[in-house]
Amino acid sequence: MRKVRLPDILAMYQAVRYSDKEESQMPHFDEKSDALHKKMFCAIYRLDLSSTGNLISCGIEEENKGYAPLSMARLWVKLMLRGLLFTALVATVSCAPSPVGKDGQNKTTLQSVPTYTFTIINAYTHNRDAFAQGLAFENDTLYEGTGLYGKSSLRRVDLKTGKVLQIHILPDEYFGEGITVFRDIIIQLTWRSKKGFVYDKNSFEILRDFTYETEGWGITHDGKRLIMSDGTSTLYFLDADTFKTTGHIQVYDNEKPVSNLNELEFIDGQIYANVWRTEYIAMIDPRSGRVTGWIDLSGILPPQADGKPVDVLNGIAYDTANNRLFVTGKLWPRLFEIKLATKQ
Ligand SMILES: [Ca+2]
Repeated sequence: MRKVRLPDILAMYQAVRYSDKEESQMPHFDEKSDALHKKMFCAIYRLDLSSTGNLISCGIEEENKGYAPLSMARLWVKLMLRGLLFTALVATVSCAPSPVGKDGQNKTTLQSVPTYTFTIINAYTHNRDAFAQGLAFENDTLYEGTGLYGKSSLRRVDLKTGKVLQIHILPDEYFGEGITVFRDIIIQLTWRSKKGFVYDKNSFEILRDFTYETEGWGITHDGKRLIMSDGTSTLYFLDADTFKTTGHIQVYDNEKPVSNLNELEFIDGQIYANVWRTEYIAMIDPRSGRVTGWIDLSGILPPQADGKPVDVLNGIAYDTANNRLFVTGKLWPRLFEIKLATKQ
C-alpha cells in the first residue's frame, strides 16, 4: 500500500465529483482510466482535519447512500481491507464553533465557513393564518403548504398581494408539512402520519400518496431526486418516481451534527435548510452534508404592532428564472424577498 499524498487525493476527489455530472462537464479520461475511476470511486473515504492537522471527523461516502460518519478504527479497517487508502479525501477545515449549538441559542461567529446577512428587497403580505411549513416558487407562482391539525392546506398564492388563489384543505387528521413542485406535480409531506400526497400541479387533484418511515418535515428536489428532512440532522434522497429512499447524508458543521433541519430549498447546487427554532439557514453540500455557509436572518421580522402571535422562521423559496430568494415564517404577516451579503 503506497502512502497517500494530498495532491493525489484532491485530484482523485475532483474526478469523483465530476464522475456523475453531465458528460460535457467531465474532464477527459481515456476509456481505460475512466473505467478504472468508476471502479475505484464507488466509495470515498473522508478525513476532515483541522488547520493544525488534528482529526475532526471521518466517514465514508458511497454512491446512492450518502455520507455516514465512522470511528477512526472502523475507517482504518475498511481502508486496509480494500487497499484503497489512496482514495481518502482530506478536507482542511478549522475548528471554529457552529453558530447553532445544541440548544439552538449559541450564535458564535464562524471562522471556517462564511456567514451571510441579508438586505430586504421587497416585503409582501403573508396570510396571518398560514402556519408555513412548505414554500416553493415556479413560473411566477408561489406555492405554500401549511400545517396544524384542522388547518393544513396546499395553496397557490399571489406573491404581490398574498391573496390565496387556489387551496386544497387536508383532512383534519393530517398535519401538513413541506412541499415541492417537481415537473407537473406537487408533493406534500405530513408530520407524523408517514404519508405524503402527490397533486396535479394545476388542478391540485390528488394523484396518489406514498409512505415513509420517518417524520415528514421539509422537502425539495435537485432536478432528479427528492430531498427530505425529518427534523434530525439527516437528509434523505428519494426516487422521484417511486418515492423510495435511495440514500441519505448526515449534515454537520465541523464535527457537530446540525439537527432540527426543517424547510428546504435547492439553490445553485446547495441545499438550504431552516434550522428549527433559530433564525439561521444552513447552506449544505448535498454530497457530503457539510455546512458550507450560514445565513443569519436575525431581526428580519420586526416586533408586531397588532399583538397577534407569530411563530418561527420557516419557508425558503427560490425563483430560478429571476434569481429571487424568498423567506417567511409560521403565522408571519410578511414574506420577504432578500439578497445575501457576506457578514463583516
Ligand atoms: Ca422550499
